[in-house]
Amino acid sequence: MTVEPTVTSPFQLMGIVNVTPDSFSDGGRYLEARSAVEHGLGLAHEGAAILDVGGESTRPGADPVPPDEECRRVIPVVEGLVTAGVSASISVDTSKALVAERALAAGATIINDVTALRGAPEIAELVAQAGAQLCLMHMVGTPRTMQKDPRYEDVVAEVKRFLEERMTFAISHGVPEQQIILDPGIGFGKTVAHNLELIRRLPELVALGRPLLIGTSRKSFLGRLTGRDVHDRLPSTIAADVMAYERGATIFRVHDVAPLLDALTVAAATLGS
Ligand code: HH2
Repeated sequence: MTVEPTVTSPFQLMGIVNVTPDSFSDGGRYLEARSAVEHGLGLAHEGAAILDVGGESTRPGADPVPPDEECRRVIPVVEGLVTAGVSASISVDTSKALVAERALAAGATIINDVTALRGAPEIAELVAQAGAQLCLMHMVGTPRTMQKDPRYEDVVAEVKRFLEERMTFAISHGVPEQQIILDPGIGFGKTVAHNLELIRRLPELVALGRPLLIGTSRKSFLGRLTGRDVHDRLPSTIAADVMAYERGATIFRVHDVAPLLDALTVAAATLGS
């Protein structure tokens, strides 16, 4: 038997752990902390390098969740994963300072802020103090309003300018540049054509010099393209993520870790990375 040399992976999978009643594809499935922890451990076992725990849906039109309720959903899951000795890093998907502060204290090492510090600029200092990583994502408006006729002159140029500006803001508030991850925000205030153009022209965002995270998993633009219901979008998610990988994304936020690991492993081997 030939044993392949161990190489560090050129990509990372971020498994989604939604502790919400209303997420667009898995809302209500893991509302109990225990089932969310088990789900997270399962995703880590499948190969997720990061687990992204979220207590507030960002689907178009979603209602905001008060900070205390978001903490009540998220913090026991972070604690449960830490207690279980999970192998993956823990990210928390939040735009609220209270949630970020408690999550970092409980052992999270990444804050995934879909408002890119516009919701709570204090998150920058919290992340800096904790020596954590920060994901800054592009979104137009808020989840309530973002899909109301989004328009851009040049979507890629505008997303790039926004991410550059938010990165400068984060750095000026103490976050070291090497701790920053950038995300074009697929589906956040974008039409199908905008999402496709962002994936096609991803190399322009690679030029910002930071790892790019991409979240296409089961999203509605895939449904619009294929006519498939949310639970039948794994093949289209794979296609979108493989295309994004080929164009420079390295972190993939996904519901289905094992199939994406296989697909991206083959993509990486083919590209010779
Ligand atoms: N997408 C969702 C939530 N958080 N964070 C980043 N950085 N990038 C994304 O593309 C992204 C994200 C939406 O997906 P999901 O968590 O499945 O649904 P919901 O927001 O309804 O919980």
